[in-house]
Amino acid sequence: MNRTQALNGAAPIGLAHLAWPFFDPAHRELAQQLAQWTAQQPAHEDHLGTDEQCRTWVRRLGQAGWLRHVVALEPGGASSSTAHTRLDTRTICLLRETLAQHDGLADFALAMQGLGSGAISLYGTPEQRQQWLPDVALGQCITAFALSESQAGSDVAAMQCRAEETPNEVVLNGEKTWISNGGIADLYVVFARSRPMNAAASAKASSGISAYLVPANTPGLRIAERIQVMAPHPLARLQLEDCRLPIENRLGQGGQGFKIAMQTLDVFRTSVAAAGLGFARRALAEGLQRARSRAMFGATLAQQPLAQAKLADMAMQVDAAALLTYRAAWMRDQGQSVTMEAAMAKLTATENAQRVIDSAVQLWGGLGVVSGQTVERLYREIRALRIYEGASEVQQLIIGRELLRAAS
Ligand code: COS
Repeated sequence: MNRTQALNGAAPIGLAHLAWPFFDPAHRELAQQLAQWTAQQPAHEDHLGTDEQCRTWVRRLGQAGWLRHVVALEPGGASSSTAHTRLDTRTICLLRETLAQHDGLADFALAMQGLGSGAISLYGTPEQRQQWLPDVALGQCITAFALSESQAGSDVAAMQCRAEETPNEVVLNGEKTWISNGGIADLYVVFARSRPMNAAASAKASSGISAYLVPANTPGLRIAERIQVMAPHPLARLQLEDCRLPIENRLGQGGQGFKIAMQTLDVFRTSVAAAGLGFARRALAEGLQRARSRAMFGATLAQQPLAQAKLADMAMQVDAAALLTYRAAWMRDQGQSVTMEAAMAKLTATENAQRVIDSAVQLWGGLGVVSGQTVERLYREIRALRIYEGASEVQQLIIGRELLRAAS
């Protein structure tokens, strides 16, 4: 059975959660249109190769108008507080949750357009927004968020990539790694150290970082390595060697890069939770289908208390993840700070999804580990979500700090 057959044979995934009070009528309408559109899209066109599958999804999502929800198109103020009203987190979450149920690469393609351009949506000048965002929304410009380095993944402030600024230009030198869309992106948002670590003993390392718009064809920018991971998607290590850019390519003020990165992550971390939720919902649907159809010891699996208990645990973990995810999204859409709530949502939804998917594999037995089976694919797809955009341990650290800050 291939993936498309598996999809058609799976129990339908309900939209009952849309009745929850976190959503407005516009969200419900969008989610229903999206579910219909998604059901008509092919999934896992492996014959195209990973890069082409991704480009195809970006094009399709752009043409259908879904990408305009992950960029803040309206011109105007560059402050993040005004942008709060324009990037609707609940919409982004519903998009990711639905696409993740269908095809992990569809979710990836949408999410990376959002994460890659998020800093422009939040901090771009009217000119920068006008130059890049319309094409991102149409799927005609692929973007990437270039933050991590080999020694600065969880500890962002430790980054070494250098930015030397003059009044007119900036020169970038260094390496960035684990860059999603690396190799297919048209535009990289690169974070680099514009003030050396030891420039002022009293200054925090995080305050010396700036963000820059680096088009893929900038001389000196090259893809040093393509990285293969267990659920394939475009991923690369970048080398920047004397990359010269006009100073107008800086996003926000010099030294604002760390906060730009954190605020971008605050939006998209909640959406990683939503993607985890989508994978978990799909696994629960697969588990239910299997339990109802598999005969064992003279009855179906569904009639056996052990299988019922497993399904009950899976459903509780899905709903717990959904509640924390929608809460974080709703709070952000009200203009509230969600640093802690987004971390709670990401941590819970991705860890729970791993457990739910593992249970689904168990219900499928030997078939569950056969290459290409839906649950086998989900098992590989979920793992990276517990690491990227802040590993589970980083989320724990953020939650602990926020609790202590609130208590002091
Ligand atoms: N929004 C706005 N400002 C924020 C912020 C947020 N979410 N988080 C931190 N800041 C601010 C702080 O208020 C502080 O400001 P002041 O210097 O004015 O006081 C500044 O940024 C530095 O914050 P902090 O001292 O907490 O920085 P740390 O270096 O200790 O940060 C963590 C630690 C773990 C929070 C950070 O490095 C992090 O999020 N790491 C994970 C990164 C990640 O997700 N990597 C994956 C790559 S993307 S695939």
